[in-house]
Amino acid sequence: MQGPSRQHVIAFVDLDYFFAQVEELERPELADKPLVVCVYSGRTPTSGVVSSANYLARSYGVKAGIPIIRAMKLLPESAVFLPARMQLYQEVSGRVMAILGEYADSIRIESIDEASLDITGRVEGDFSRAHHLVRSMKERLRGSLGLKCSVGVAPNRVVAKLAADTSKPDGLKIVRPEEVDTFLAPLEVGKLPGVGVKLGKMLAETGVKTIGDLANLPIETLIGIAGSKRAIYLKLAAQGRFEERISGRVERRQYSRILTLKRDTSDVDEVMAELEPVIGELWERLLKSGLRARVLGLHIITSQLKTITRQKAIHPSLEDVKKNVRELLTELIAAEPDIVIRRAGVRFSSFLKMSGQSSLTSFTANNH
Ligand code: TTP
Ligand code: MG
Repeated sequence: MQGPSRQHVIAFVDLDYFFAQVEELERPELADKPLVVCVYSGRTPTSGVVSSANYLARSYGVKAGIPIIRAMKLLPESAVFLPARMQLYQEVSGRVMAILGEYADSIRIESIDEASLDITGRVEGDFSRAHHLVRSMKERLRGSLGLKCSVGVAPNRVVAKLAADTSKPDGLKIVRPEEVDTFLAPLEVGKLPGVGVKLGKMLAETGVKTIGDLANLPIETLIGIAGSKRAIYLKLAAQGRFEERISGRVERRQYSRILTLKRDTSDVDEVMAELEPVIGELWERLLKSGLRARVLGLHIITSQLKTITRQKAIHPSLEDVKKNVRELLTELIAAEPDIVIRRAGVRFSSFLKMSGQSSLTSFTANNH
């Protein structure tokens, strides 16, 4: 393999059966049953599609995208069907990404449960150190959030993603630069990102079954099938040489504002009425800088000048920020009924400079 001047180390993280895993965590008694998370269309009580299934349910042939009614036929009585709770998964995703960001020089959020991490600097280009780093990252996700994931580490994102896919579930696969060719060659061509069902069929007709076959296909033939732009990507990707920059920087700055209320109060609505415009302004500033905050801080000073702070991982939408501020305030007042608030403020921290998918909302909008 002809490598770039400096060897990159990229980790691709994909959470295992994400939505179903979150549901298992919420209700541990379900963990030994086939569990299916569904998006109900509402037309009839059983119409809609499967969104995620745990591994037990998968062993009966259930997978994302199949009709719920079909999953019901495949599974035994003991199976549990739950409606998708997007808000919850997004919140958990926010926490996951915040943790992953701590381990990376830069991070690209690929979807609600996947991220690419450039860890080159962190491990000084050393794949053995990468192994250690990723092991502790996996342990951290397991320890802090209870979540299992699969991680692939390789010299570029495409190979790292394939490594993660082949290591599922709860896996960790390292593909060192000198192993790239032998790792890729036997894999089914349809596994390569960018090869869909249609292209897969066309390739099969020319005798291309594996990624290795694709790597050896003359570029002219490939251009004839896929067009020149796609052909170049496919050829490089199949050879394990498609390089991308993972450019989302992890920012350390904070953005905060605190204000003195017009009058001391214990009323959530009253606080929110003054705080909301400030939050809106601050959020706008963040967006203009291309930043996305992963952690929200609420800062309260009481009439007795006691300071109370609360932190929460957030899904990065203004609506969600406001909702979380309100929730934090409500919880705080419920916990301390005598509280009288004099000053209130918010602080955003733990930023991602965004590249790739602009928001998690766009993922869910496209996928549901
Ligand atoms: P995936 O990572 O593709 O699936 P998964 O996490 O459930 O399982 P795996 O262990 O193979 O990674 O997708 C992440 C989440 O996105 C998934 O939990 C649910 C949602 N999703 C859908 O809602 N519909 C779909 O068709 C797919 C593929 C995913
Ligand atoms: Mg997943």
